[in-house]
Amino acid sequence: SVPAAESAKAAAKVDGEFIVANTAETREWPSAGLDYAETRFSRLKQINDKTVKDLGLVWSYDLGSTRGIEATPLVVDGVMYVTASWSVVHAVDARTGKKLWTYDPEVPRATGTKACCDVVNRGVALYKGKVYVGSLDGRLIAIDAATGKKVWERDTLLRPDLAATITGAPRVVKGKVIIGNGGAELGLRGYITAYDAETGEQAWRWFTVPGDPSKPFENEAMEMAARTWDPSGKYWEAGGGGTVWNSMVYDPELNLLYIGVGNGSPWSHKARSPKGGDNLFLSSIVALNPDSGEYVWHYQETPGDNWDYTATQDIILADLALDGKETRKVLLHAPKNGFFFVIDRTNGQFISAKNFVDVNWATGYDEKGRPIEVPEKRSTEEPFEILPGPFGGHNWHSMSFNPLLNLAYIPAQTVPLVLQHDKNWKFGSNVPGQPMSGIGWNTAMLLNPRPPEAESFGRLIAWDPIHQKEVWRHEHVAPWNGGTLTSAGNLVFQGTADGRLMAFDAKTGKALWDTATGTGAVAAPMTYQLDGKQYVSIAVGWGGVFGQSVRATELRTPGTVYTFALGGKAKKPAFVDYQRNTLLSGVKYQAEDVQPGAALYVSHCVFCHGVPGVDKGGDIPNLGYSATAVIENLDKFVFEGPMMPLGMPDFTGKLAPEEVEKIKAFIQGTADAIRPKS
Ligand code: PQQ
Repeated sequence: SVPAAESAKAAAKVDGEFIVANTAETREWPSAGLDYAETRFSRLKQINDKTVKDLGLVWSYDLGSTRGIEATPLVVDGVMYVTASWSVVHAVDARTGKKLWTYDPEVPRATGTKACCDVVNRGVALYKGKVYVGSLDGRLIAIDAATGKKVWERDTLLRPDLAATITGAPRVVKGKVIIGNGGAELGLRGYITAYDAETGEQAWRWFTVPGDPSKPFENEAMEMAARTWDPSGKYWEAGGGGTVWNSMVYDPELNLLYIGVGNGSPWSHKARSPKGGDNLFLSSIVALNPDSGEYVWHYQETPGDNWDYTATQDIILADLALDGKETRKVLLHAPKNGFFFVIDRTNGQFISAKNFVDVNWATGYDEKGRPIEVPEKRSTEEPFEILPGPFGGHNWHSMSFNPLLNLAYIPAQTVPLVLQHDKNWKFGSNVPGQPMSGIGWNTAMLLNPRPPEAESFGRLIAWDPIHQKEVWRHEHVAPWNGGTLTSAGNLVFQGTADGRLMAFDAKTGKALWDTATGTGAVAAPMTYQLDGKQYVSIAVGWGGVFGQSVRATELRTPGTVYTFALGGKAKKPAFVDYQRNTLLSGVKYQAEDVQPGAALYVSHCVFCHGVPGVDKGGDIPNLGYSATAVIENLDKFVFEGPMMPLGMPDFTGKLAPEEVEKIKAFIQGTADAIRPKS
């Protein structure tokens, strides 16, 4: 096994040269996405399309969590570093699964209210003996890899009253740790900050959208960006958005850092910037100089975002021979908006874009790289159904790229929603029908004023970026499947919403192997080699924004790391069942309260608890299956309630007692409406 000193030695090895050298054989997995290009392509091939049938469990490790697990583990020299919900870091012996240490940043549970999308964390960075994690409450923390003790910590937030969180993994570039944050739904101005990895001293900060134009611009890029916003919308009050909550990728040859910028705050373009405008740098990929944080170029994927179309999905760097001509340095991107982009990463020039799922907001992109929009999907009068919906044609679940086959593997999906611009929106207003506005969301959109018609789906797509076409697909039973891993063994691995780890033939898409994971898997698998043996590992724990309220399995085993190798014979831990409660009955209510209760439910409850009775609960319970006494006493849960230590908001001052009565009516009324009559 690995003593603490080994953990220290392991992490001490990791620097830029190590990350580059590791790409030759990829025995270790030292950084987010495996290599600087974040390909998630492993050269290991002991586990391959012939041998994968003999894959079996070697060890499992209990992450001690019941909320979403989104981290891809890192492994160096036999030590695995992985994070669980509430930003807890675990260092584990990668041969045996024995715990070396854990570090709990003790995130105050009230932070749960500020997290739009579950109390998740996407992993750590390693550099010269330290482990870096961003905590949900906005701290960047450096941990001693040997002892698991904190070395330094920095508050990355501008103001404590803003609803900023960190869910993404930090990246280390040339001795600087770089981190952004989440929270654009709740009213933020996006930025990323670089800190000295050794001392924690701030090196630079770059905002993604302009601030109050009555104050000086921070730099020329902000001056340029401000020309694309209409100040009559006072966009700076709601921050404008543009949080960098997931993707940051570094090209050491070009010395460029590419960041994926998030959606607008509020979502509604009209509310944010009434006279229109592209609203730079929302929904853009921006290249920065990693030494200074200076702007180099940008490409905006969704000008004037109106649909929560973040460009924060993972970016992959690849060198491709396009049109059979000379190799070009490109970046590959499949953001929420449903198009697959190939961009010249030396200068940001648009090369091509093609939709990888059904899209109804644009028919394509012109030669200059502007979308050809469908005007009704920007309606400010009528409700409109949008495809992909704000959950994205692809969300943060990592894509991978196999350079032997020139194929990208996209965890694609659709969850349609109907949106309607709210003419009366004001920043910070709590409007019935406006999603989660009761806890500070600022979308300026009403949600599902009528139900969407399109079907939701989840699908693994093998995409050829050179010819911009699908090569194969595998239909999953539900949306919200995990990130992907591909390998020289002609394999693609993916965890699924219905609780399996699956392996596919990378070339043909044939399903070759699968194993049960005890609950839905959303994080990406990874692989490493030790003492001549190849392992495949995945951290499992159902959750994330969709998984909070919806599920596709009857199992809810707590967060677990599973590690497999050929011939593995270990036993899985006992799986845990969801409680199969019956549909709520017996709560007294007034029929006329159901309708107003529905609007209040949308503005306070829906993204965590789902539609009562219709959804069945994810990592947060569905109230339509509660015990009668719970809903009868809903006020006791809503006001300074017993669930606050689990992250539930306190609605004191946000909901009136008579409004709680209406919400009760909606919950019981909906359960009654869907109950079979005979
Ligand atoms: N996070 C998830 C998740 O972890 O499942 C899904 C999403 C986020 C989204 O779909 C988002 O739009 C999103 N947006 C922001 C933002 O605008 O700041 C942050 C996050 C986040 O930090 O997790 C998500």
